[in-house]
Amino acid sequence: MSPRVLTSIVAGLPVPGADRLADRNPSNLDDVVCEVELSGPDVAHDAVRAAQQALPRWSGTTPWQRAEVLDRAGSEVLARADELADLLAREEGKTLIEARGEVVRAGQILKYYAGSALQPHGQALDSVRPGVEVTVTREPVGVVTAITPWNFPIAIPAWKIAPALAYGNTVVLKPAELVPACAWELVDILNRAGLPPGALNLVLGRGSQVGPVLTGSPEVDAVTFTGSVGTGQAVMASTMTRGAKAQLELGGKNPLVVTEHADLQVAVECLIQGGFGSTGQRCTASSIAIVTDAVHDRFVAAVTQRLATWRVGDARADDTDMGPVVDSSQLEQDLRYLEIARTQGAEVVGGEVLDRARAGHYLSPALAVGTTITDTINTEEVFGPVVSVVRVPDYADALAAANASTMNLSAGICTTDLAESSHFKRHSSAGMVMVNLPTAGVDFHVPFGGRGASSYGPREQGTGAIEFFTTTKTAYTSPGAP
Ligand code: TXE
Repeated sequence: MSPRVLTSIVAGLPVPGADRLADRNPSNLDDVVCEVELSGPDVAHDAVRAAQQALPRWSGTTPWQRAEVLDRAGSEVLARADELADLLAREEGKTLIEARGEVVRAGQILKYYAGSALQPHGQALDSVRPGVEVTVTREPVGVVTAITPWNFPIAIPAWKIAPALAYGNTVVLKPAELVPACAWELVDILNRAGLPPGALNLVLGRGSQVGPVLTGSPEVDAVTFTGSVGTGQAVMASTMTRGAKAQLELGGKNPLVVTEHADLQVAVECLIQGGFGSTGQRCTASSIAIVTDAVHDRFVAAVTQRLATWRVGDARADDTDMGPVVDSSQLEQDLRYLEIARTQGAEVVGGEVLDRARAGHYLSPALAVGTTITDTINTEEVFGPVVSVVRVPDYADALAAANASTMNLSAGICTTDLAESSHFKRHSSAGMVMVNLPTAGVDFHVPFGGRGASSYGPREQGTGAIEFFTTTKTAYTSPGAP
């Protein structure tokens, strides 16, 4: 059977494209998930215009109407969780369990923002001037471009689109080239759930071609972006020069501190799940284990032993613990960082390219032992199943090493000492802190984001998203006559 062909969607209609791109399954490179007709800058322009034209109608809907659309879409995502999870695992390479978790998360996010649309968001208060009343109301920002990466093909689009629509904005979604099918399904579900044409548009195209239009067009009021530092800087330049709003999530270099007060089994699981879950391709991945001297050797031995039983294989096979790396260039990046680590003195356990029944991008989990916090592998985001270990004398040095990260998204500590965990929560320089939990794995109803080079602009998700997707208006009213 020939693969299905997906196109961009502008004002509710499919838009054929000139070039075709095959979307391949990283677990089986012979398996083409779909073919994509790629759009160019002209279609990106049309999508922006469609969003602009739909804005008066969508921003004029009642919160209840917006809530109903999001709730219906959330119900469909949840009802189709198994089917969408299979698509996600096939397209991106997460295991089925991980993929299902992500799909359910997308459904929950849609429902959360359905509820949020109905919450009171304004304020009415007395003025400092006698007799005058003040109201602070929230209004949509306008046309929002959402640019998303490949590592969470349905959850990241959902957590950008859902709040944008909930608060009355219209949207152009540009997903990563590697994962068009999940994005297409989400847009299709939302459109069928009752969005007016143009409220949500999908542009399937190369970032280098459509990106400048989607971030630089004067009609685009805000850009929410998740991806690499380099592209994020281009988005920043393109929005800042014309005063558009920008929200950037640019990844993380996330430490997991393990002290001699840790429950060793808990610490090992935190590192395994946080470092190698989703093939390590998460901005919140626990990519550096900072371990105090007293427990270092025991911890490394326990992690190594646990990894020896870690099964790498087809993302959709029942006995797979870890799926493949997403594509060949990411695999090359992982191997390059491991080589640099070796050159800088690390001993690397694992990190071998694996052959499986079908050709795919398989890499065994890698532990780089004997690194120092300033080594390249500890200062740059690898974005693969690669964890490095740093040995430190004690907790104070562990905290200092953890705070040396310039991409402070998430930081964790494994300890049973209350004083240590309280101190770490208070003094960590990360945007999110985990105690006896992996650095990855967050809730959808609270703010998400990092500090330093990790994030720019207001937080995403939960109660934080309203700051980016609305703008406040302060109105003063005097009764006029006494
Ligand atoms: O990212 P890009 P890629 C990191 C990770 C990974 C590397 C490259 O290290 O190996 O980035 O991944 C769109 N204007 N992260 O190539 O290029 C692009 O089409 C506007 C970490 O996927 O940043 C895609 O939709 N948009 C990160 C999106 O930007 C442009 C998650 C992200 O792609 C554009 C992903 C342009 N000029 C990658 N050029 C994390 N930590 O969460 C490209 N795009």
